Amino acid sequence: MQPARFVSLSTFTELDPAEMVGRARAFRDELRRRRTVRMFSERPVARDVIDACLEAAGTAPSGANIQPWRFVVVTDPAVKRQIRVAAEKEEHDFYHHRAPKEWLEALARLGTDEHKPYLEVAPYLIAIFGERFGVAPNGGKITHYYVSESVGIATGFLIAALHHAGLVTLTHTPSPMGFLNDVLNRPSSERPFLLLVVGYPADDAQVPEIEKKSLEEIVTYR
Ligand code: IYR
Repeated sequence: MQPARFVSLSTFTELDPAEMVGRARAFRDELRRRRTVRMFSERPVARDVIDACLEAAGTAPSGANIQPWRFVVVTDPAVKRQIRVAAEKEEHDFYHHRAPKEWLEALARLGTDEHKPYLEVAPYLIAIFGERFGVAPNGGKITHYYVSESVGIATGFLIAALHHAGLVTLTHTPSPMGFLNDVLNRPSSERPFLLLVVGYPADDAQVPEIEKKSLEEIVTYR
């Protein structure tokens, strides 16, 4: 067992209260500008931007600091095509056979369907996997804690970082996602979490007219 070692918290910066509220509101306003986009441009994006956003995602807290995430960045058109074909097959089944009526009703306002052209158009697909367990050098399993919570938080950081960098994203959840292990050659210890589509919006991109809940609807103080 490794003993705990500590260093002083040198990265914390205290702000005065007025600056604090200003920054909190400015950050909120920036996140309010984020929209999930389904109409992408083919315009390329520098890999340095993507790398810095992935490093931002990698700062997320995780159970026992295990950092049980793996980001597979896809740019190869042939691989994107394979992903599109497999995702559209699952989604066709979902929209036409598997989805319960209420689910389809909830999705109707978003205008989604089984066609996923953006999986080939956007410059980057980032497949996010959670490492269900680790593998020790001797082949033994290492237990991982709170994998989906940790990967969910890292994904949130990533979406915020990409938005902050001036890009748009789509959190795509093809269901089931097991084909991502096959196409991307990932071991069965890794479970696909979601597929993030990343790039510039198409020039004429449109988004559904939807609203976020108010503070009163999402918060209870007591
Ligand atoms: N996985 C399907 C359906 C879908 C589900 C949710 I929850 C959405 O917010 C949007 C779509 C798809 O990606 O089309």
